[in-house]
Amino acid sequence: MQEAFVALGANIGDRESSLKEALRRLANDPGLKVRRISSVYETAPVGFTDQPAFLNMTVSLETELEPLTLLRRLLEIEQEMGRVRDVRWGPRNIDLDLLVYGEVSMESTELTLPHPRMGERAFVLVPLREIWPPHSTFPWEAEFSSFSLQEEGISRWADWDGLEQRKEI
Ligand code: X6L
Ligand code: MG
Ligand code: MG
Repeated sequence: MQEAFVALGANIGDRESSLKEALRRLANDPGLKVRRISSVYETAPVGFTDQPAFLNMTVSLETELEPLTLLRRLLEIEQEMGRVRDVRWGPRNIDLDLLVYGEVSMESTELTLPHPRMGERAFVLVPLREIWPPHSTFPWEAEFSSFSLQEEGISRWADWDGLEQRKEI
């Protein structure tokens, strides 16, 4: 059994409902067990900045699926939820990115692990740091420490239980 870390993002449609729906689909997959769930953050768009703010969070999954099989399952959930790939780095109703899979380091056209650009992305590292196993070193601690939430346009939006109760904190 491996622990894999996944980033979720949404910035069009009902963002909260999309995150909940994606979590429900992950939790209901017989090959996956949702282990840890971060808070939800509202984050300023990066890359292509002329688009609505995102809600971002991370989860960890316990799985026996191989990394590529897990990646394809994540992309399948995006498809099932009606994701349209239009503008590169553009708005999306749901995004599921495989960040880390156990200790696996690999590089292929379809999948590179750990995710090659995650160290530059505060909207990934902030929620990931929250759910990282407490007794193991966070590999992006230096990058994490250099971020200012205010400068990065990141604010805590809700904890997961609060979101499920449709309450903001
Ligand atoms: C220079 C060039 C600086 C490109 C940054 C960063 C491109 C991130 C793409 C970049 C660059 C991305 C999200 C987002 C996107 C998200 C927030 C991407 C892909 N996804 N902004 N922008 N949250 N806040 O999930 O991650 S597009
Ligand atoms: Mg992404
Ligand atoms: Mg993606």
